[in-house]
Amino acid sequence: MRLAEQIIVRALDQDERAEVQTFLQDASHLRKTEPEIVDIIGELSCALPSRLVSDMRRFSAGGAGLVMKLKNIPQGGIGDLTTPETFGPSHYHPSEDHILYLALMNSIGYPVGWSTQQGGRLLNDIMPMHHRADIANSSNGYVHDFSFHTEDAFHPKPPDFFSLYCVRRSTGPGLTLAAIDLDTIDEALIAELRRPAYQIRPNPSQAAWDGLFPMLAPIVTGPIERPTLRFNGGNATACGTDKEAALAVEQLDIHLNTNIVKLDIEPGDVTIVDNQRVTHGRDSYAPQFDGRDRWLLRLVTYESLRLVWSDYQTVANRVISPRN
Ligand SMILES: O=C(O)CCC(=O)C(=O)O
Ligand SMILES: [Fe+2]
Repeated sequence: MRLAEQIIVRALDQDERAEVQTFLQDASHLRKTEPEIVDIIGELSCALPSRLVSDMRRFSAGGAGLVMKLKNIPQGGIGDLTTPETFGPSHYHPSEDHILYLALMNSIGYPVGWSTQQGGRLLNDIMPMHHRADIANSSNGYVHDFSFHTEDAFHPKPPDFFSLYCVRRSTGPGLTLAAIDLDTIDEALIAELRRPAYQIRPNPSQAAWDGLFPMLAPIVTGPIERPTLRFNGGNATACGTDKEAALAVEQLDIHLNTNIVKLDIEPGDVTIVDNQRVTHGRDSYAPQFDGRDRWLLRLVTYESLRLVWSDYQTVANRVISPRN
């Protein structure tokens, strides 16, 4: 089945919107830091519309679709803010919209942050930044296309879900997604990609991890009918003289680029992507720097934090740090 047929669009109905409005109102009185919110996020999530949560859980269990887009979510005060030009501090009071997004994602996993990215904040800002304009494969660059990748692919156990909350998108691209199309991909290519022959390195924003996971890895694993991907188009290379592996990386990139799905996004939309099966990228764009540029929030989740307990890192308050 093609990716376009595996995108579930779930619009909130009137009753659900009213419940979310109440959630936002209650959350707007909370003056707490991000770690303090995370401490009570389970309780807060109980106030979310229950049918919405069960639909999200069915999706996260793998029963329906590879991408879920939540639509018609009311926005609180965040829509009135101007698009930030710099990253906010790591000690901040999440707004009601931040809290809603955290609560939604918490219902299908554990949100995590990286100490090496945006000061360890769980909720990352994705917007254009002047001084990063030219940096390829960076969420704040915009001059170049962002190559297809699964999020945090440099890590041997990448997050299960990658998600984006759209604050605004007056200008700039929607989301670009691509997955393996089993009907058209060459079996020999899949076999090549299953060899542990690849070095999957971080993009610039996670450069602090570079070299910490030197072992060669496969790009494709998992069952034949449900292949999982760990790929970073900008920074996945074959080892040394392995010409077949080098060719396979190129062919995978071509395959993904011929199976693109462009997803429109509007303020309040939450898009949740199965990060083991679907890659994402982004077209270049030309921001105006008028306070109204494209602004998204990003959050990744794990189904179990045990996956990331390892000799290479520590995890405290859901923030993953390299061990030194
Ligand atoms: O800007 C986007 O649409 C996605 C950027 C991205 O891949 C990321 O932030 O991980
Ligand atoms: Fe990404």
